[in-house]
Amino acid sequence: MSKTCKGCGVILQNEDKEALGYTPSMEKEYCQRCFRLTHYNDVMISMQQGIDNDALLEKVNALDALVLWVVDVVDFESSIIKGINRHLIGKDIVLICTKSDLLPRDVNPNKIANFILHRLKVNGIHVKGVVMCPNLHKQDEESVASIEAAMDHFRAGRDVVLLGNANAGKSTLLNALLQKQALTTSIHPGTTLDINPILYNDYTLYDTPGIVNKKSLLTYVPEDQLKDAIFFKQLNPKKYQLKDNQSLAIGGYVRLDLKACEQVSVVCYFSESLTIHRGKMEQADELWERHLGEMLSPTIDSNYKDMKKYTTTKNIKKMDIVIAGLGWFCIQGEVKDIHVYVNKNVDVLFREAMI
Ligand SMILES: Nc1nc2c(ncn2[C@@H]2O[C@H](COP(=O)(O)OP(=O)(O)OP(=O)(O)O)[C@@H](O)[C@H]2O)c(=O)[nH]1
Ligand SMILES: [Mg+2]
Repeated sequence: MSKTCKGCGVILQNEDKEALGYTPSMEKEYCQRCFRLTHYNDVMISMQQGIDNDALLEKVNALDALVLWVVDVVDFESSIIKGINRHLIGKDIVLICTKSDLLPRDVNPNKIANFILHRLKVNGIHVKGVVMCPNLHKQDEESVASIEAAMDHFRAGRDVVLLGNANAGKSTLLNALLQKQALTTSIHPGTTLDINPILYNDYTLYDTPGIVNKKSLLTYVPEDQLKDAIFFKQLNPKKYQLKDNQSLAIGGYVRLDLKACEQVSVVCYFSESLTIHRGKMEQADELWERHLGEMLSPTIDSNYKDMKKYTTTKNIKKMDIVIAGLGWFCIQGEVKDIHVYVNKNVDVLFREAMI
């Protein structure tokens, strides 16, 4: 049987230095990529590693296991696995909500839990339970105890498999349970490469590679831009009061136009590293045409005319506009038309406000 890396699950090999799974010696337990990620953090990772979602779901389905579905609350909408109950026929699923420590300090955790239940209902998803777990990267004791209690309650003699989007915190969760840095984690999505079994008490925990969401902006962000696009610090939302036809730019990733608005408040929940430009709507076309990739950066588009335009009217009192993978705007007040421009592969979603 092939030997696999204990950090990321990839099959170890010592023939091709450039290929995944390379180790200088087959005696070693970790591949060189995991070793470098853990000790020097100098390996670039992106989502272009060819993880096949359907094959992964099939492998998970074949296990006799309780599914812990790990969902990053600050990237909630892209973490939704559409039709998860259909993919995992008859499986018991418990949703583990990670990274709530990244939400602003004054946010009520009960409100977030209710929001999650509501979003699951809207998406027609059934889970056995929802467990809120902040600070798993700091091995938060309360979170670990809640996960163990959920596993004891729902496992019924079966194994446990983790499932979720890339970067949701699956390997971090397992390290917290194991109380050691056994599995490789990193701030970039795409760290775990294959199903990785770990013996735990008298059963097996399975770490898995992240599901790739083809509608998330992060899937298209080049490796060197990822650290600026991803949330890893507590959110520090920026608030704007907009009076007339105005336009906001989030770096060169998103353009938001608010037409015929009166005293509208727009709160921007994006990575602090992204610069927000505010300007007049009538000048926005010219600005985006001339300055995309320069003043308006970072970007994944070379021509703003290739970007997709979403249009909506505000019909919810407090509405979020979510840019899959990147963050969201929360809009309150009177506004007639809203236009959002993003890369054509990326989803934009309108929902009742989370916060
Ligand atoms: N603030 C915060 N960060 C977390 C939490 N859980 C995980 N992280 C961070 O999220 C990043 C991704 O964690 P991983 O455990 O590598 O995520 P993963 O789901 O295994 O990712 P893939 O292997 O790429 O599928 C790391 O930088 C973790 O430190 C949490 O509860 N709070
Ligand atoms: Mg992982």
